Amino acid sequence: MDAEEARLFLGLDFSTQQIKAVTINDDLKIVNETAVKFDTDLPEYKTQGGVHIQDDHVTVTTPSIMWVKAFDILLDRMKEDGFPFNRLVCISGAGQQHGSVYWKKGTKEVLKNLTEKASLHEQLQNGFSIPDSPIWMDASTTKNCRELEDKVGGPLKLAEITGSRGFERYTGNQIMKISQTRPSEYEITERISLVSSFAASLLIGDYAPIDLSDGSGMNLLDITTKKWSPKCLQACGSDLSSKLGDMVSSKQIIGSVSQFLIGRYNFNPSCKVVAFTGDNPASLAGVAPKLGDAIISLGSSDTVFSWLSRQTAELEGHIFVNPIDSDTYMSLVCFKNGSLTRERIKNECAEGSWDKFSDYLKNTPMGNNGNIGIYFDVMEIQPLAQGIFHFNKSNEKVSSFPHDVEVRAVIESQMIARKMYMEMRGMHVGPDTRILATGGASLNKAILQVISDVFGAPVFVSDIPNSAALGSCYRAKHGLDGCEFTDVVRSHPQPECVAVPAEGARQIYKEMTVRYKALEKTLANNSRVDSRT
Ligand code: XUL
Repeated sequence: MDAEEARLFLGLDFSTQQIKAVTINDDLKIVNETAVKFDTDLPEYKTQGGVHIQDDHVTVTTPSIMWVKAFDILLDRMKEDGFPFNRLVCISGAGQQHGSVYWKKGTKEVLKNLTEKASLHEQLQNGFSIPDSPIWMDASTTKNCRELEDKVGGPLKLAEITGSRGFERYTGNQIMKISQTRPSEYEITERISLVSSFAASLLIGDYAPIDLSDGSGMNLLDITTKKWSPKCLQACGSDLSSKLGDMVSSKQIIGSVSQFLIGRYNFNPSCKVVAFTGDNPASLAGVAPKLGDAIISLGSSDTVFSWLSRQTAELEGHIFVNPIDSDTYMSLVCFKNGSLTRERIKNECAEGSWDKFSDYLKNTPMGNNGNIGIYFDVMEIQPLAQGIFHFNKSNEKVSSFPHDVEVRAVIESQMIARKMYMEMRGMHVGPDTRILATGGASLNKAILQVISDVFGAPVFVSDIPNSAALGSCYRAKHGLDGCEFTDVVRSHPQPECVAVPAEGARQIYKEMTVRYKALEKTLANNSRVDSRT
């Protein structure tokens, strides 16, 4: 087949701050990358970091229609660049996890009858019963979490059924809040999608099913039977099973591209769509992991995850059905204060320069002379606590640190927390564990060195920071070709080892972790997480 005809696979990532599109060919070579950034490309929605934080500081939403308009812009941009839509044979995608989209009664018909003469956002303008989608940063549903846990027999029981105790951002709790506080809008809701299945709906011109892996982030799916849990559904809203629709395995082909895409952008009528999933499950596919690898994804949120052969119920962290093989699982712990916090410290302490930030990291000692900082700019997930705290080597609170100490403190404390909670979730890190780093900050060698020192293990990166979009390309190929995933990723670039632990690191961070854990506990004193431990 000559290059003009070769098959192409598209992977989309509807993340918090942007939509990213990556296209690969059969050799897994990236042939196109296009992005639309919400804050700058759609300033009319006045989002910051892609979101609106409401006055109560815990309610966080994004206008659903903004995502639709961003998708219009993305496709228009690719068309203007002469992108060969007709060579795409399969598409899959990812969405920020847990966020929910509420389609108004009658919108299914609108989706099925889209006209190529108008844009998607013009036609879907009135398509949402709740115009602002609650997203993963939302922490306003503590009361709903407790109610759900109580109704199913306690937090551990909920974790046993759904893979997680009640978490504020989890979709079931968000749905319960809406069904209780906005009953008339809930009533006129025809379908509730996750961000991932909402995005897939725009491609197939119909409501797309939720996949098992992203569906595991809702506190609604029984991850053992792989069916909605009747008890959880009942607790969260009336008639919920029909509003959610059926679920599918993450590698299932859910349809072909819509007539709208064929007519307006010249997509190939035989181009298939594989179920979209969450950004973290898609990233798992994008790093082409081996069993036992620990993956650390450094983005708007930081997440640590790994591929598990079986599940266990814990109060910290989460278990999802594995997006590559739905007979296995993936574990994950998510931290809300990730790159935005690192960026704030870079701006305040390193004159806005990553080079200067890196120099500070290189020129300060491991262990930071005993200084520990804790940086929860927004309400953290574990512990449920907020604020900025500085402690000297005697564990006394101090008001601030010199700039270079502050830079090291933010990276050290973030990475100590990542490792500590990863171990609490049952993920093992030994000196031979491969730590695969991905996401924006994985480009910074000085940060990677701290990760290696804190984890006491070698850190690897491949030069692809968009693992969720790339993983979606791999998942598209996997779903279409029906082969083993290991065959799909055979020519995935081998990750390069970029950092190994420095001598003495293990002991320094072992001691520092004990102190960090005790200090963190004092902050969370009034939170329920702490009261249980
Ligand atoms: C994972 C989580 C975040 C979002 C970010 O549980 O809440 O990582 O998926 O997009």
